[in-house]
Amino acid sequence: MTPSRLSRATLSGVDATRSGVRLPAVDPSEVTVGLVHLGLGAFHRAHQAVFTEDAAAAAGENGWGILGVTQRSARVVEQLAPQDGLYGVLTKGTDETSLRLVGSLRDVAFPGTDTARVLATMAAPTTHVVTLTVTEKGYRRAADGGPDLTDPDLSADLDALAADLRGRPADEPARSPIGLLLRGLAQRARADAGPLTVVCCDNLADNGAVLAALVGATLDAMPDGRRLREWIDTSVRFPGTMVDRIVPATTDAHRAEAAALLGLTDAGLVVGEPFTQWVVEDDFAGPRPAWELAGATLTPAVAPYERAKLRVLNASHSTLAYLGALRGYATIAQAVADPDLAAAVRALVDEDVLPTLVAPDGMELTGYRDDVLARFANPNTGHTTVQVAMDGSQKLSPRLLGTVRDRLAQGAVPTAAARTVAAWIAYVRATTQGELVVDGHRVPLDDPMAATLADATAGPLDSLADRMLDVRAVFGDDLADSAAFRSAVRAAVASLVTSRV
Ligand code: CS2
Repeated sequence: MTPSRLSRATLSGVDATRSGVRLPAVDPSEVTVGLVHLGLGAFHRAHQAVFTEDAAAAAGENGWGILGVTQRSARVVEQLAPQDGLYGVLTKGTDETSLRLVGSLRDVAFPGTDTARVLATMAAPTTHVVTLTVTEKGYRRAADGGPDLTDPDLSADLDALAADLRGRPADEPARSPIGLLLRGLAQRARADAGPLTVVCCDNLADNGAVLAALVGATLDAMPDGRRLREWIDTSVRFPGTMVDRIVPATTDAHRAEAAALLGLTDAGLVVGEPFTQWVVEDDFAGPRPAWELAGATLTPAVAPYERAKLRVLNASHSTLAYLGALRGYATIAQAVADPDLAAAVRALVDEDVLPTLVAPDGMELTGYRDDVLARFANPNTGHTTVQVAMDGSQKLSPRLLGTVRDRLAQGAVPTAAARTVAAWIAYVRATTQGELVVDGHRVPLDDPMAATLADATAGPLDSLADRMLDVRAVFGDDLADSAAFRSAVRAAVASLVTSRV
């Protein structure tokens, strides 16, 4: 018999003592929504939603339920709505596995059908915080950091926002996260519902400031944007954050494993490593969950943490993903077990990254590097090279090019960082030429700039590095025009495409 599905009704039948499954820390029937999350992917469910639940439980507050909003499709709503928002987090350590259920996700919505409800919730006086995990590409930023007005989804949203700003709110479904956010802010300002804090939880350098600048630049470009801009300046804060937990894509094997522990099926299951960290700039416009009671660090200075995490963890991750996939490894754990690849990552961190970092309070950076490599070696998450390799055109800048710029400014040639750039170039070339096979499957290039990148990789190998560096939307004019960087990348590409490491 197939087991029944997780829901509030079936939750009462879960025997926590016998199964070892941890029940929600909050009673879902008591919790009301106080936070809207845009980008209801696995990462949010395994990270901020867990912190928020634990914080609410520790503080004894029941007003921090989450309305989770999906991005492109209704699939996550279909997974979670029948489960009353309940789902499990399967934690896969090197030596042990555990399952906990989360009850803080109180409502789910898909903008394609539920935009009005999402906007109304963002404008409710009981809502105090909006969080975002919409991935690097979700922000639809142009090369200058402002809105990419050539993006059809964003421009449709800005038309709707323009109608909102003229006092005739549009009924259109929002198509981009930034459009949804701006329309929510407009509705909140109109409703005079009080201050709001918008917390960017994506892996962007200076993520809070970047989002604030994007919102401001978008309104500056709109004929009727001034009043909303002024309201935002006085009523909305955009704290920066550093978020960290390795969250692989959930597989059928994970779902079967969780169902065996729980005795119920869970279509919303997410998976994570045991490690989890959240550093949040303590700059809120109004109330917030007591995240510090759940282990988060609230600090006035988030930048050193964010920089260390992006430049050490994420840059190493990408390096392993590209080099690993090129060597045919399916997982990050396999890639880091290859001594050549581990050496490449150590060289990157030691030679180029560490000289650009200031250690955050209480953190020792070589120890941090070793801890990160040990986390990558966890064989049980099953985190794939191809998952980390996606969207390289968006990821390279926040995780690697800051290091490159800082090293050049120090008068050094960032040879090791150039090797990671070369690894990305080789990966882009192999995927766009249909030459990359991992685990018996041909891997396509998964990147919003795939067409431009495919054009740049087509052609003779000896000018491959130059054609790719001329993709200025990725490298910026400064790096595209840096002779030192260009020659380092040329040399690294030449050695990589001939030797394959
Ligand atoms: C990864 C990150 O997919 C990727 O690009 O580098 O998602 C990484 O797993 C997280 O940032 C870890 O916190």
